[in-house]
Amino acid sequence: MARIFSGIQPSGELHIGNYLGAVKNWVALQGTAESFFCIVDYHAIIAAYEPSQLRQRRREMALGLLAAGLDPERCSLFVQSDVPDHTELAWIFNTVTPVGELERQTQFKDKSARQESVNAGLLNYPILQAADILLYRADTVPVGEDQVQHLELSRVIARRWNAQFAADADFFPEPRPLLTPTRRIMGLDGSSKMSKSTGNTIGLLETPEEIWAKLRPAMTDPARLRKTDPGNPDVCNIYTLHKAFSSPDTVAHVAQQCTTAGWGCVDCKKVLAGSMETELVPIRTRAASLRANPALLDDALASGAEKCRAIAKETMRGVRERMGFTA
Ligand code: AQP
Repeated sequence: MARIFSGIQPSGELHIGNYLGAVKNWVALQGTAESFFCIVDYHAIIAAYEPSQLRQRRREMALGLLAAGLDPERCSLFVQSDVPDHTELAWIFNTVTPVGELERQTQFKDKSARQESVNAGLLNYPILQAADILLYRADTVPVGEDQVQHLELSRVIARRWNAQFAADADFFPEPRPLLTPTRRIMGLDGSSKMSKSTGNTIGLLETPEEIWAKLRPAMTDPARLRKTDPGNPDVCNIYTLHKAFSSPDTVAHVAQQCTTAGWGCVDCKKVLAGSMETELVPIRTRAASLRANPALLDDALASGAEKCRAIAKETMRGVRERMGFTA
């Protein structure tokens, strides 16, 4: 049976980029194959952090994912550090991965260029990611576009390890990314990827007032200076969000109003805020009921981790055996 795996860092609030690029797909796919969704807290400690904040963010992330529609009856939702085998397999994969391949990763190049001192965790991040996926021998990984290059490295690692240690050459499958139509959502500045660490996000659980306070000043078509200028929807981040949240009729109307200067950008954003509400209200409602019943969260994470530990143990038994660690 096919296996699906994907992860998310508890490095800040779950935002609409995560939702549209990955989590919406997780919800749609759960139950179509054995599905594993992981809150990757070992990844999140690569940047400086407060331990008490990590605890709280991990919980908030689990709550957001369940509110978004993950169903513990149809998938395993768990916290990475509850399954220690992730780091053991990552160590093993370190030994089959040339440093040059890690240094070529775009995300490493971007992030390391912004830091004075780069820790080894940042360089090795894609190795831990390969271990996350391959520990469950998953073949399908629903992610946003920013993760495609890392996934390619996971495929190389699987291939290399299989060639070196597995007579049954497909012990680890080569995992493939699965993208949504909204594979890359830009931040409110319109110029960089929406990302927790950049703080240019709209949180999935924010109130309508908080969302409007962010949408109102958000970047649109940079060449549209006055309300009377016609705009170009194809370069406007708000139009991209319309395509994600509004009905096809509304999207067509938005494009027509924009290109004829019928609407100003604020008019267009008000319609977007309305479309977002339609999708976000049920998510907020589920989040409120989970807050009122925290045992549901604890139970989901505990049963997810238990199932994953059993699978991970089995994979590691096969790995150790093939690598000469057993008698
Ligand atoms: N802007 C985005 N558009 C589409 N998909 C996105 N994803 C993240 N941002 C976007 C996808 O969400 C999943 C979880 O990724 P993550 O935890 O790395 O998300 P992040 O918000 O990007 O996190 P950070 O902590 O801020 O990391 P950096 O700074 O590395 O971006 C993934 O499937 C991702 O593709």
